[in-house]
Amino acid sequence: MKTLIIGGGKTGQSIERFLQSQGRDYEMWDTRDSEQPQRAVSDYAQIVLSPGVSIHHPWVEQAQLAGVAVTGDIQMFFDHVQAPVVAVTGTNGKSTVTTMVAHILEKSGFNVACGGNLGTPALDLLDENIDVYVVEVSSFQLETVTNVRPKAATILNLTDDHLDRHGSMEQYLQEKLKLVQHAECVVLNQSLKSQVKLSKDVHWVAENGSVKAFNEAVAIQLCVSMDVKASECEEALASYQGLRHRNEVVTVRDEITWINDSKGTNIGAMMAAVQSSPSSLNQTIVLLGGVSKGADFSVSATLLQSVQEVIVYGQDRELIQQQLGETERLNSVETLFEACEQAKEKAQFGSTVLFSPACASFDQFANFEARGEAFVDWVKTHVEGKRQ
Ligand code: UMA
Repeated sequence: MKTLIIGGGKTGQSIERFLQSQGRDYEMWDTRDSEQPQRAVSDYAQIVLSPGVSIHHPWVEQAQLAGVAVTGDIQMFFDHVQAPVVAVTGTNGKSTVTTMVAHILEKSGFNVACGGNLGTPALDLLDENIDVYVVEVSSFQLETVTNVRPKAATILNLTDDHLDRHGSMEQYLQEKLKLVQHAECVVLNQSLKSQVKLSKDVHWVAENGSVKAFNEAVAIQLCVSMDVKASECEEALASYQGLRHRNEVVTVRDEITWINDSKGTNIGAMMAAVQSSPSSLNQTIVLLGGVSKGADFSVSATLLQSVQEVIVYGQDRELIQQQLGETERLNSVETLFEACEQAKEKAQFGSTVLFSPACASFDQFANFEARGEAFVDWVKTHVEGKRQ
């Protein structure tokens, strides 16, 4: 019997390559591109979902009722992986901690493969020469996970995101917990202590200082589980280069700092970026907007009332504005570029212009990278004057 892959994007194609390598018979169905399969659901041996496809898709629910196994690339990856896996999930900081861990382990002499939600799909990482895998795992990917056993795993934090997909914070947490339940070493944010009850030892890490210090502490704990000394981890972190589109300083001109945090796609990420602004809050101008994914911005209203200016743009700008409450400091424009122009007018000596959208990008851009590049290009042209 055939396997049906649903979704023909990056993950779907990696599943296809994997099934081909195993000599397995499959079909691929992109629900947005083609008609539904001619066969009855019960004619398939297994359905493999891409992360963008919800487990509550009517066709998938029908398959489950018919007793057809439903899985995803992360479960398949864990079913076939031969070396230890360090796995990272959470609402924010996943990519940073994943790449920090990979960097430390590489510096310690391991042959490391790093990917997952971060970029290279997990199944494409499989290689018999790898000593350790470091994977970022999203809550979408966890929906189809049933039993995974990482060597070490973390949930970095949990704030409002993707609730349009998961329905409630409780369900969102349940998805995330699947990653740590059977991990040999579990590292969790201390703020989750009241919500998470696990019948095993947990390394609780408190988030007292900067986000960077917290991320480093978690990365070190995860690497210690791979028998790397904490002192060696600290040494390796000294040469860790941050990620693109994540609190990336684009330029400092006339004492005004322009920061690209396009990877900040939810409110928690934006609030963390605002709190780490190099300027005081009343000299920080925040640009945000796009597709708000059902999030409630009122949780950030108090913080945003203390900044110099908030400029909201994009599809959900009116909704966001309502949730933040009307204030003089809140402006609304249609596009990111208009927001940049306003920020340039309002910025003064010592200001920081922080682009941390707290939203998905697809109303105006293909993805967060394209959105970040557009911001960087605008700053290079209109602030640095390099491309005029
Ligand atoms: N599709 C359907 N039916 C649907 C939805 C989508 O057929 O109901 C099709 C689309 O037409 C498209 C394909 O599925 O052809 C896209 O698949 P996908 O949305 O699962 O995305 P991939 O290209 O496979 O990329 C996924 C992750 N995307 C999502 O989870 C939405 C990428 O994370 C990840 O890098 C990649 O796998 C490799 O592992 C991106 C992301 O935004 C960066 N992740 C979210 C986040 O970080 O917040 C979870």
